[in-house]
Amino acid sequence: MRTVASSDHSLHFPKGELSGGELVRPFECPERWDYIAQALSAAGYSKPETPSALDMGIVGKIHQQDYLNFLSQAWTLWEAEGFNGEALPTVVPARRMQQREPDHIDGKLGYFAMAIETAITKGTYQAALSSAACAQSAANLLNKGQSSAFALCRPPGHHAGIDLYGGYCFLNNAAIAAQTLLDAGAKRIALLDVDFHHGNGTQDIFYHRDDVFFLSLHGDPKQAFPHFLGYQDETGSGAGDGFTINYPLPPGSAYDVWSAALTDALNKIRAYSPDALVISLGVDTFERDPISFFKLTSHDFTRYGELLGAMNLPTLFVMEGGYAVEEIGINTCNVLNGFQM
Ligand code: Q9C
Ligand code: ZN
Repeated sequence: MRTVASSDHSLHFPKGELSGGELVRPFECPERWDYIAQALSAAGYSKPETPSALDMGIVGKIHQQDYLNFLSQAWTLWEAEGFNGEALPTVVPARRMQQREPDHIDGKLGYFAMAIETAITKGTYQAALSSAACAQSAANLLNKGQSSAFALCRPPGHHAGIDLYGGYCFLNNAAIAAQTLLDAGAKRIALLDVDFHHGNGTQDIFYHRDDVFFLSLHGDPKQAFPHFLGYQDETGSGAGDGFTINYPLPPGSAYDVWSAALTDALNKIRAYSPDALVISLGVDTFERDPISFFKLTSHDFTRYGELLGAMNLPTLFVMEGGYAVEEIGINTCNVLNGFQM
């Protein structure tokens, strides 16, 4: 399996994440990328390829232009105010307030945020663009006939909505990859999100569409981030009615419970008969993940990789979360290895 990665990921390295009322060192840190790259190399995967320039026309089918303008300008506007820290929102357009983009950066940050733990810094936008480029270039490997590919995306993407950032995400890499497959002629894409957290951004983007069938297995939003999306009764709308499926699962869920949901999801994907499968691959379902509550073992990642491989579909893996940093490489590789068994 060919892999795509960009060293630009290291341009995004905020010092702080708002967690438990403190600014802590972010869980989503540059070493995550290093551990995955190292494990891929140790497992005999060929050297990751550098992505081609991102096609912004395709990005414009996923994200709104006002949001892209905001991301591109946020750090400059923040610096111009003379602020000393990293850019974090402090005020959001809550119920019954105006949904209108303000001029001041403090207002813009809150207007486009879906969560406020995630800092924007000088290199954030470039890192996000290159991360999306990895997903797009990996999608283009499928377009050129490869049966599978892995995009080592960092920062991750699945919490980024049409015009929303947060949860460590800025551009929705998996959605951009799915659109890249569609624009090359695919008619139906299944997008399966196995990150511990609900893929609220991906659901938001495709909620009204029937050309991307979105399924997500995740911690029950009553107990887990992002808390405000990912319930079972969200099933799509309009043309997209029936093309969103959520599997919220309880705290402590181990492989028996988790894989039963996966098997149901895979059966529904088979019935949809997609041209390709995109996997939002978060390995924060791991038993020792510091911010999550599922109980998958390292071996379980191999087991479900095999189930994904048995689908016999062109498959694109897009890296999302996973915060047990020392084990993130092994767990990610185990999925890819299982897939190829
Ligand atoms: N105390 C991804 O996995 N904060 N994002 C959770 C838990 C945000 C996760 C707080 C978690 C975002 C891509
Ligand atoms: Zn996650």
